[in-house]
This record gives sequence, C-alpha cells and structure tokens, in this order.
Amino acid sequence: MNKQMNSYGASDIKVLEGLKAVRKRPSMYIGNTGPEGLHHLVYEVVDNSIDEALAGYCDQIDVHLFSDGTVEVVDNGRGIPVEMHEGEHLPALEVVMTKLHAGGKFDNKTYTVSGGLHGVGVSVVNALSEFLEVEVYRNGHVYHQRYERGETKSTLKELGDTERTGTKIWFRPDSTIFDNIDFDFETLSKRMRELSFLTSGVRIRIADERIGKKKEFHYQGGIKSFVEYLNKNREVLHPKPVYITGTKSSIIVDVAFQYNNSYKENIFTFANNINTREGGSHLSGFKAALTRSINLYLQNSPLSKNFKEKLSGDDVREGLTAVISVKLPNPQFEGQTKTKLGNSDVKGYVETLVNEGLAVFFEENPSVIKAILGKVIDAARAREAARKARDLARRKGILADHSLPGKLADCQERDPGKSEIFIVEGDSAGGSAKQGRDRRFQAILPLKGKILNVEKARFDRMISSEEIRTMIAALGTGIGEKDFKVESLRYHKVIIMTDADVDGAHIRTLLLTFFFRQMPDVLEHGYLYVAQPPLYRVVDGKVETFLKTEVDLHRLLSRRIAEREALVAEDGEKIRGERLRALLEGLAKFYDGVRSLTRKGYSVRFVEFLAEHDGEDKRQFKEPDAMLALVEKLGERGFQVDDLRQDEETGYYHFTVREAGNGGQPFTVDWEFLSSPDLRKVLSEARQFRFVSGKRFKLEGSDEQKVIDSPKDLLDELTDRGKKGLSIQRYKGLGEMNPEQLWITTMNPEKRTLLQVKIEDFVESDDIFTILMGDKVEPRRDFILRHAGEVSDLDI
Ligand code: 0RA
Repeated sequence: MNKQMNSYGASDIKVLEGLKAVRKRPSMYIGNTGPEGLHHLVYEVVDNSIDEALAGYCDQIDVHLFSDGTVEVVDNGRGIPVEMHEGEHLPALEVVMTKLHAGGKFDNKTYTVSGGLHGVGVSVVNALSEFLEVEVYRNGHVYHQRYERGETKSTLKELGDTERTGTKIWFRPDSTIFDNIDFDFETLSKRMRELSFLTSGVRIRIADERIGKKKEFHYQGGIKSFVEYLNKNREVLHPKPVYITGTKSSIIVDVAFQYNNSYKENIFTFANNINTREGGSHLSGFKAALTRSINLYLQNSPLSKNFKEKLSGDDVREGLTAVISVKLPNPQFEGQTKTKLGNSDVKGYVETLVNEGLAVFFEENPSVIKAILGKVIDAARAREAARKARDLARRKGILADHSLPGKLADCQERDPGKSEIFIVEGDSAGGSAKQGRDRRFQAILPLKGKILNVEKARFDRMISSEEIRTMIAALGTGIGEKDFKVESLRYHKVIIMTDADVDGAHIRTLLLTFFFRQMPDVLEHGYLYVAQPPLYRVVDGKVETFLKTEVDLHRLLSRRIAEREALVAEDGEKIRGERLRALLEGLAKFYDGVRSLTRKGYSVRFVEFLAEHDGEDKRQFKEPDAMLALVEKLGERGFQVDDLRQDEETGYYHFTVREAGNGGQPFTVDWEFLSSPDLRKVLSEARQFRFVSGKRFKLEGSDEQKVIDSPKDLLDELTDRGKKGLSIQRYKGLGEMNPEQLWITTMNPEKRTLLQVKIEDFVESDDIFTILMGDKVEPRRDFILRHAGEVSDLDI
C-alpha cells in the first residue's frame, strides 16, 4: 500500500479500488469502449439531471460540446449535496463522484435503471475521464472540485456566492480507454430530443462549438408531443392524440397514440427512458388492450350490423402512431441488443390500465372512436381483399413461382456473399450495363420507368405491380411480414444505379422507400448501395478523365489554368502557379457553396458582401456601432434592411434583407444563419481570395489581355480559358455511356465508389420518407428543393 493511500484513511481505499475496477473493465459498466460507450458518458450525466427534472426540481439542461474535446452538462436542479456524508467522512459530492453506485444511497431513486447501461452513476463517468470538474450551486454558494481518472485532485472549495441552484459537470473522456473520443452531434441530439419528449416540460439545449450547430428541445406535452411530432407530416384522423396514464403496483404507465391516414404502424416504446427497440411486455400489454377495447366498442355499436367479423391486431394498428413509456423499479432487459423489456408482470398492468383508460375515453369522445372505427374497418376489409388477391396470385403462381424473371441477366456466381445485383433505370442503360459487367459475379436488372410509390399503396396493390414483383423475384427474399427472409437474398450487394438527374433521383428515392418499408433487414445488414456514375467526361488530346462532381471539374480546370496563365494586379503583383490554383479552387468552392445558400433564398450578392466584409467576425452582428456601420454599407450596396432587432437570448442582432432586382424576396439574417455550417464553409473558402476583392486584374501569358474586376468574373473568365483545348461532356444519363465506360467508371469494383445506405436515425428517416412519399404536398416540395442538386449525399 503506498503512502498516498494511507493519507486518505481506511474507508476510502475501497472507494479507490472501486473506480479502479471501472477503469480495468470499462465495458462491464458502460457496455463497450466504442462510440456507444463514449456517448453513454454524456447520457449518464444527463440522466441524473433528468431525474432532478422528474422529481420536479429542474426544467433546464444544457449540453455543450467544445472544440477541445470536452463536454459540459449544466442543469438547474437542486445541486449535488455538498454536506459532510456521515458514513464516509467526505463531502457527499465527493462520495457521489468517487464511489460506485453512490447515487441510490441519497435520493432513493426508485426508477433509475439497474439492468441497462444507464444508471451506473456519475462516478463511472468520472473514472473514465481524463479529468472531470464539477461545480455545484447550492445554499447560496458555488462549490468546485476536480478529479483526474476518478481520483480527487482538489479538495471541495467554496468559490463564491450565487442565487441559482444546479450542477455543472465538465469532462474530457479518457483517450487511453476509448477507441475514439469524438462526440457526434447528431447522435447526442437524437437522444436529447427523445429525453425531452419523455420528460414533459424540461428544456434541453445542445450546442456544438466544433461545427457551430445548436438545437433546442422543449415539449410541454411530453409523449403526446412526441406522437404529434411523429405525425407532423401526415394527415391525422382526430385532432389530438389519445393519452392514457396511470400507476399500478409502482409501475408508471404513459401511453399516447393518434391515427393517421397511412397504412403503417409506428410504435415507439420506452422503459425507464430507454428505447426498447425490441419491444417487450409493455408493448404486448398495449397491443392486447387496444385490440380488445376497439373490438368491444365495435360489438356494442350500430356499425356491427354491417361488419360482423373480429378486427385483428394488424387491423387496429393500421395508421397508428403510438408512444408507450413505462417506469418501473427493477427493469429486466432482454433480447439480442438488450432492448426488450422482460418483466412479465408489466404486460398485465399496462393492459388493465389501457383497457380502463380507453373505456372512459371512448365513452367521452365518440367522434374520435368513430373516426378510428372507420379506419380500422376499412383496414380489415382491405386485408381481406389483399388475402384473396394473394391467394389468387399464389394459385396463378405469381408469387410462389421461384423461377427468375426474364429481364434479369443473372451472374454465374451462386454464393450471395460474392454476388452483386445492379438495379438499373431504363432499358438502354440496362443494355450497356449488361454488356459492360463482369458476368461472373454481377447481375443486372433493368427496371422500366418509375416504380410504384409503396408509401401510398396497400400491400395488394404493391404486389400487383409488375416491376416490384420482378424485383422481389430477382432478389429471392419473398415479401411480407411472414414470408420475407433476408437469408434468401441472392446478392449481398444490391446496387441502385440511376441517372444523375432529377428523374433518376426520384426513382432512386422510390427504390429506397421500397427497401426501407418492405425490406428493412436488407438495409440493416448493410446490403444496399447506391452507385455513383460520373457527371463529366473530359478528353484532353488522348487522355480521358471521368469526374463525379462539379467541384472535381473545377479542380481539374484550376490546375490547367495555373499551368499556363498568370494574373497581374494593378499594382504589378503577380499571381501564378500554386497560388493561382488555390485561388481558383477557392473561388469555385465558394460559388459552389453559395448555390446551396441561394436555394434557401439568400442572394449571391449578399453572400459576396459578407465574404468581403469578414462575415466570420460575428462581433459585427452583436455590437451596436459595428452593426449600424454594416447596415449603412448594405444600404450603399442597394440592400434594404428591415426589422432590425437584438435577440435577447443570444445577444445577436437579426434582420431581414431585401435586394432590389431579386424579385424583392426578403431573407433573414440571424445567429442561426451566421453560424450555419453552410455559411461558415463558404466564408472560410472566401478567406483564400479576400486579397483579390476590390482589385482589378489583367491576364498574362495568353495572347489577349482583359481587365477583370469581380471575383465571379475572374472565375468565369479563367474557367472559360481553362476549358480551351478540352472536350467536356456532361452526362445526362447512364444511357449516354458505352458499356466500356460504364464498367470503368461505375461498375468495376477496383475503381468505383459505392455509397452504402444506412439507417442512422429511425425517427428522422421515417420523417424523410413520409415527407417524400406521403400525401402532404407542401413538405415534399420543401424537401426536394432542399436536396435537389445535392442528391449524391442523400444519406438516410
Ligand atoms: C444526489 C442527491 C440529490 C441530487 C443529486 C445527487 C444530483 C445529481 C446530479 C448530477 C447531475 N445533476 C445532478 N443533480 C442532482 C438530492 C439533493 C437534495 O436532496 O437536495
């Protein structure tokens, strides 16, 4: 035993050993040391703040990611107690931070999770952090303490006075423990949104200094708001979600649901705030109660005269969006990913509560149950019709037929792991692909035109579509909840290959929708890909180059220009070679980025103005004098500024700008815009060429000389010259490529790049598909405009 330990006193040795065990086997406490484990550190701290909120003491939580890899979580709860802890001879705060499972001793947190990964205690976060500092606001004072790798590095100090209460925890994960210590903003945001829904009234803000993004989540309605959020792009059948809550044998049950006019069931379940993706007893209880209650109501209603059958579970869940949240003392998590609630008694409690709740609700809200009955009876009739259609199809041998479709040019390989299938738009591209492929392992399936939008069609209509049946037959998986088998998939690379135009993007989205809705397993296994055909073919003498993007083309042109031209400024300064190349590439990227801003309504001239006036320096939008000076300059340039106001929360001014001649369309300039990644990217490119703005140039090296006085003219002029002697072909479709070209650029595994399609965030991807393919026209137009032109990064 070393000296330092002696000085702590006997009872603390156990403490130190406790946290050493955490460092020795971190996975036992946080699951793993990959990205999931890393993010659990933040969840663990936030969960403690959420517990304060649930206890009614906290309504604000702020998560802040800093550029130095640290993260801070601040809440306005009671603050961790700092008083001396009787048993441990230490301040309670230090016990909480340095002793395993200390939490439960103080606060009797009945509902913290013991079976899952959460609820292990902040001390685990402390043990796995390079450093952790805590500030507590309590009893009118600010207290502070620092730890490193779980060891106390400073005694608890009182720093000063304060009127607020709460806790601030600031730490950096230990890079010797985690594979990688980069937090992902989207991952954390998603969880914060979920937590804010599950904890009604709490406001959670997350800000990421590294990328200049921030989000705020605040939903008064709890899981009712969650359901409204999930349904926000759908046509709902009754205006407000049905909400049922109750407690039985210390199990708290919260259920909210609302029907929409789609044919999909969308149920999210949680146990102690953990997303139980695999469902479990709470889900079974809810389903049983819903089926029983609706059937019971139907039997006693006049509608039963015309509909005598019993509604099935599938019938009553068609078009249902629901969120189920339970809180219980000792949750058991089971299943493959430990996200299935195992406690069997929960089923009965949920079932009883929902049965009772629905009986009352239906009695009091006859219009709602009427709308629901209309929908589910339709569903039952359609299901019956679909069953008949399927039987007929089977008898006719359409689905049962295991022979391969005639349009498929199959490969020789039989091992799915080594086989690929290209799903190609159009017969002519299909022809090129068939000739260009390596027939040993590459199969080609040409599809004719636009496939059916499965988002808007019922199962029976879907399987009566020829293109879809062909595809299912070629893939070999079968279709439908009971018949689909991912193990039967004949190719482990399913590659969607469509034209690089708007139609191609639409067909690709239709195909992605089909896979997402009907074969999610294919996505989950990572079998689905999108091919990336080139946009340009450039021929320089005998050299042929294929380019995928606009930016690639500009890069090539910039290189060529820099080899032969030079710019001469009025003052005699020459720009040539590498400096010229960097200048042009910067300009090209700048105007490329500007295009994404103009799609959102901002004017090119305004972004140029910001680039010229150091828009990155945000003080100009905060300090009144600088702001006024800027407004004046805007006026001189023909911009009209309106509604200038200072935002209380951020301290930044916001205003609208209208440009004469731009159709007068106003756009808003605020903190959100100034710190948006799109604008920041553009302005940082502009840094490269700010030295040319306002100057006049001549071109040297070529025969003619021309005076140029704006960055855009400079780019256009030089681009024109760079194109001299080149033949540049822009491909409008795959059909314009010959088989050889298609092979070289897009199909050859040695050379091509494929985008793998992944489901990152179910809630958001569900959203995207609803917007793209659903009934409401407005959101769909927004989405297509926003993503037009950047279709290559459509990442689901
Ligand atoms: C132990 C006891 C009490 C609160 C907390 C811990 C607590 C922990 C964290 C972690 C982050 N934020 C937090 N807020 C509170 C109860 C305090 C009391 O009874 O006054």
